[in-house]
Amino acid sequence: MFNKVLIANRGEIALRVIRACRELGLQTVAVYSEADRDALHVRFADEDVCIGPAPSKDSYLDIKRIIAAAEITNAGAIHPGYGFLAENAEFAEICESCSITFIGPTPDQIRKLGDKINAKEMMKKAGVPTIPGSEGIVSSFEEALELTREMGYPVILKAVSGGGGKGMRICRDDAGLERGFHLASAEAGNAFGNPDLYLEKLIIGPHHVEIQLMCDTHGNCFHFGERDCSIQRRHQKLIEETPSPLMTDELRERMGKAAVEGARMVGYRGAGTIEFLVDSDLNYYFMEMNTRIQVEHPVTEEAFEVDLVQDQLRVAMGERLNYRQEDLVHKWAVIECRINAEDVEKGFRPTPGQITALHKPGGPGVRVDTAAYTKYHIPPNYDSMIAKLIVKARTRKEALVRLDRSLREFIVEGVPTTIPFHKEILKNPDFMAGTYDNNFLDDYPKRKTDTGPGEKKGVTMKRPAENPTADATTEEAKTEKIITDK
Ligand code: MV4
Repeated sequence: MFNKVLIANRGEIALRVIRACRELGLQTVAVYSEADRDALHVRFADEDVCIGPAPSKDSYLDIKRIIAAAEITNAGAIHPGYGFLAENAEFAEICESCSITFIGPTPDQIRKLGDKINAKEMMKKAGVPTIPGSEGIVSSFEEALELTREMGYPVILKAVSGGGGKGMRICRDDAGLERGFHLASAEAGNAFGNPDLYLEKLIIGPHHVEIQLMCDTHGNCFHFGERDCSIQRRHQKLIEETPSPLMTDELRERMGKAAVEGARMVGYRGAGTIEFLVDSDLNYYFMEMNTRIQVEHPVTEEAFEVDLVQDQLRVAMGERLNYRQEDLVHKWAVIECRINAEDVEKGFRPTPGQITALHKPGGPGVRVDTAAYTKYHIPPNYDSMIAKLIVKARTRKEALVRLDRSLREFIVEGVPTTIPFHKEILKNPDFMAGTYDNNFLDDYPKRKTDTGPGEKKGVTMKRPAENPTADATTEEAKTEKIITDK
């Protein structure tokens, strides 16, 4: 049992965890890098320890320094947040061996679910639908070719250790497959130190729909509906919403049950998310499982009126989750916009610097998760996300209106942000109608408009859709890939 939690993270998620701890009467320890001396997580925690210089590898990713900070402050548990060490099985293992509770699943679960082929196999065994493709690694182009002969084009090659779309290639013919195999393998080797690939049938124009799960150590496992995260740019989520515009109650029920079944199979503990692809015929396929609390967890918290971070802490303390699945009702339509310090006009280039003025939106149905404040210096060393704007209303339509008025109230001066970009997305008829798919935005701002070449800004989408990967070597080639097979 523990009564003091070290938060091995920074920014808004560190604040989020500190808030949950405070409300549960738990003491908190912030760790910070030299770049984060003036950060709010340092100010709001009960104790704080500087763990090193600005680069993540010398601070937030340095296991030895974090364990040392936990030992000198006598913290009994570590919450990893998301990113950094959140899905590092070795870190979770070291915590355990030091008698520190890792707030998350077991090292074994992190390891097994982090291996994409293994995760897919386990889910398949649990009866969760998976995408047709190779059984495990494809070790040569010839093997990929043979499999594709049975399956038919288009196919997609994915890195076993993949993430962020690296080492992914769409292939439409034999020549493309040969090229794709070697390129993806080299890219994966470079990026992850593991060149292994697997092969799948390409799902055309899918939505990314993920199911939130929370499981305790007493055999209880609950699902909290879905989040639709299809609005992405180069594998970075920009907007997440619930309910998914393409979802039916019946499908939600089936996917929720499948996700719970999958998590139960592996004896899962804590917060987790199962990502699915859902195609236009409402077929769903397991993609991967995230073994952490995710950036977009507030979407679910607002929709269901729950506190997932408190639940994580409770589960880690060995408590029973006193929910009944039938009591978990979806009460609100919720939309989240990620506000990044980025210059959209310059290819979304990060824009660190000082925030000279900040006004956060408020009023009914508005939540802002941020660690930014007026005069705050955004360090150049970390992620460019500076805030999450989360709005809720009774219907999607009302949530969109609320989002629009909240974005108008949101003032950030000193650095460019993605706020104007979100305002543009709100003008897109397909987004407003909820009929978008995963091609949305992938080549923004290259093809800005459907309304004519004179138009400067309008956000458009490419349809019909299929290019899920920013995979080719040039922008032109990327646009080429969009051409449909539908
Ligand atoms: C896919 C796919 C289509 N077919 N796999 C892989 C990484 C993950 N983050 C997204 N991935 C995809 N895998 C097959 N077999 C399309 C995507 C995809 C995507 C899917 C839904 C919504 C947005 C997307 C953006 C990029 C890629």
